[in-house]
Amino acid sequence: MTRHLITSALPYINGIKHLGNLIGSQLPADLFARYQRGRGNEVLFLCATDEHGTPAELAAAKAGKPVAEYCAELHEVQARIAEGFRLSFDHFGRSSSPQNHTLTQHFAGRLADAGLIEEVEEKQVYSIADKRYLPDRYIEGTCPNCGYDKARGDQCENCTKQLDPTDLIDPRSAISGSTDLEVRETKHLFLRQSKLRDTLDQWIDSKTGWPVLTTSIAKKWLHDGDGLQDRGITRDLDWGIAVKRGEADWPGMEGKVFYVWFDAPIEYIACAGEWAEAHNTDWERWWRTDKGADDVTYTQFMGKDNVPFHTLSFPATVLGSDEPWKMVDHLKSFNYLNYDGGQFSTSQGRGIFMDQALEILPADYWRWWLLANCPETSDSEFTWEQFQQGVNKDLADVLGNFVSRVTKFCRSKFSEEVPAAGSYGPAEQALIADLQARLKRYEDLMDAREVRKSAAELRAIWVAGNEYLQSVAPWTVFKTDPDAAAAQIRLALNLIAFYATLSAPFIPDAAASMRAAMHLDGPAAWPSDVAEALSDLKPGHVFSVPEVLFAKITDEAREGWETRFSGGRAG
Ligand code: B3M
Ligand code: ZN
Repeated sequence: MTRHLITSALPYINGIKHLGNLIGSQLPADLFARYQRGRGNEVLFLCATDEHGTPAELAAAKAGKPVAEYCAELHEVQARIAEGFRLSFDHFGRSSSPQNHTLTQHFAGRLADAGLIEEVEEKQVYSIADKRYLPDRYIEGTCPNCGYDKARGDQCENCTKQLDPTDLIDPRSAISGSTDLEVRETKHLFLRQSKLRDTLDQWIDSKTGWPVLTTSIAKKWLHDGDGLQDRGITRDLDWGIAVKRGEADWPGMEGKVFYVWFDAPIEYIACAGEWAEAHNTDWERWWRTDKGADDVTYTQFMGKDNVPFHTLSFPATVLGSDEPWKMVDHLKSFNYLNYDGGQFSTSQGRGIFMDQALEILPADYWRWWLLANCPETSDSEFTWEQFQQGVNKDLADVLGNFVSRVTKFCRSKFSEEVPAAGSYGPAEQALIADLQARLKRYEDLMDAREVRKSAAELRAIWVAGNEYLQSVAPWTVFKTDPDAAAAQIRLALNLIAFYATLSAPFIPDAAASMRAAMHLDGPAAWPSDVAEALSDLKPGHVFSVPEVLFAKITDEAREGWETRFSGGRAG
């Protein structure tokens, strides 16, 4: 038995995520967690809401609520939706937890002790009307380069020139529009990441199995970007983790908080502490290599935009602490899922949001299509037509139809019990041999975290059963040799149980319905010998014909959704 620590990038708190966010981290992480549990391995699967920073404060202000209350509410909303998608977190925590406060302050103290923190006097734009310092991207003005009048303080999106807020002509607050701005001196802590460049370089080089997408981004920032510049890790905000040096106050840093990207990844660790407290158990055996975590395999899942923070900044924090923390072993990153020719966008309400998706169709439909088409080696695209086709073909025609045909045929010609007569012949042996090879391939792909290829192999495993049924044609054989038909149907009924186990990581609800129809309770045992697995349901074992597993998406429904989602999200 192996032990798998699995984390998904932490969804930011300021609203409900869209399907592009879901497939970029939480859903593939869940697939891997369910698969490892299915194999009988020990899993700790963690996720949390990422709750600090200016966007949270602004979202709360817009909602007219105190920020703590807003975050608590949105955390609950996200937790319920995650359940709706059957995301099987062992704990869904909060980066605002007491555990994360303590741990973040602890790391800052360790980094300071190691000489890796510098105090820097900075000039920052303060908005008198908003009563706050403005992060660069919350300052707008006219671009000195191209004259675009909505350039942001960090970059002009029209001509892409990188800017400093002080470059802007007629700067104003993007929050209130106020031009009553002044430049103030303020002191901040910088993490001296540049001192850790060689350490990080060696660490990344030691990771041979990472996807190219991950290492190329990491190396780019390490060598030719300015990614490894020392980085400000504090902010002048109210909401966040107070700047302390361990448990001690930090003179000169009163009223400041840590930068959200400093504390958010630390929540991966703190979240285990929240989980352990809730379950009265030990978390250090998952996170401290001096306390048993050296045999843990740790996999992180995230979108590509989060890779620099996870390959450079967070490892700099952890390595800089010089404590025996478990480091990530596999960093699985994803490209973007686009929506109908453009990008999913939270700010523009473009695309399909997780709550809306669940209003339309059960989770499995989305899980299957998103995973089977995930943006793994390049960006991929959601279109309603392809979604309809994928669901109708794979889920309804191939898998759903198999289950319904087999169970109904058996009920009408034999009974709602696994028939006893006949025995497996050459056609069955051939199928078993084929499935044995496919099972191995499926496992290898799942172990390698190859999401699309795993989905393709699973689909091929479903297809193999359909083709078998089509070629032996028990409905014809039954007329002349009912015993032979009985053996064929016995195999097919066993296939339903086999499919349920293999498919559960992708489509857990349908898998549960299939097992329920086969009157199987308790956790499924992962098959190893296919011949054995396909003789598991013995003659006389009772089953029921299940409800339709997957309803086809009609053209009418598809067109309706296409129209409904074309205009962006209201409100
Ligand atoms: N919250 C994802 C984002 O909002 C960010 C991930 C944090 S992982 C520690 O882009
Ligand atoms: Zn410009």
